[in-house]
Amino acid sequence: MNLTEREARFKKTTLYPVITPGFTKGRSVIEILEAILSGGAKIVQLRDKEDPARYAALFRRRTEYYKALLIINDSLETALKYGADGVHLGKSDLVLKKARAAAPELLIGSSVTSLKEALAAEGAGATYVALGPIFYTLTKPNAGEPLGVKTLEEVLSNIKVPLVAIGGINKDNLGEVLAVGVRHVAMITALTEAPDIERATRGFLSLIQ
Ligand code: TZP
Ligand code: MG
Repeated sequence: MNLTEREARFKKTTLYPVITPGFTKGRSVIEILEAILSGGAKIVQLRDKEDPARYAALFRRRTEYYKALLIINDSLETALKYGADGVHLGKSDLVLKKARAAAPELLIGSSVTSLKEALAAEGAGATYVALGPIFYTLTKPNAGEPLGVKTLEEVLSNIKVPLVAIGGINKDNLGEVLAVGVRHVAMITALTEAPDIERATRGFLSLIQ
């Protein structure tokens, strides 16, 4: 797949599940992936801070089977080696520019916390930005203060690339996120710690449509 096809597929995605070992309520990463994919998610990010590669081959096989995009957090090397559709990086201009040069056909996501950072990431070659934390979250301890939906709306209306909202989003506040016009919604614990992950995935997908 080339970048144009991947971008087209990315635009059609809504719920953006991020799987992080450690936020599983005792279940295996594999079980969580399977539930999320059979629930209908069309994109998944593997975010494994200890070892970006250990589940990468498995994630590639299962996402391919379900025709879902696979994004690898932090490791361009892993994304390229396992044939992922993209890589999710921080906000450094240099890192983004290097990734864009080394991987011209990959989706490149950038984590940002403000409009200024979002515009810089876009300029450095990011194909989407993830803005957050929108709400309070314990999942990423150093994520900073919640930005709120006003900032979300401001960033959304000032950038060209797709915007993914992230951080503390759950069934109680999803409506506020959708109300400002966001279509791409990332979640970790609202999915991976749900009692029935497949059902939660289906539920969120139908709420976002
Ligand atoms: N980036 C900003 S907030 C966050 C990341 C990875 C954590 C999101 O996790 P949750 O459980 O959906 O709040
Ligand atoms: Mg990172």
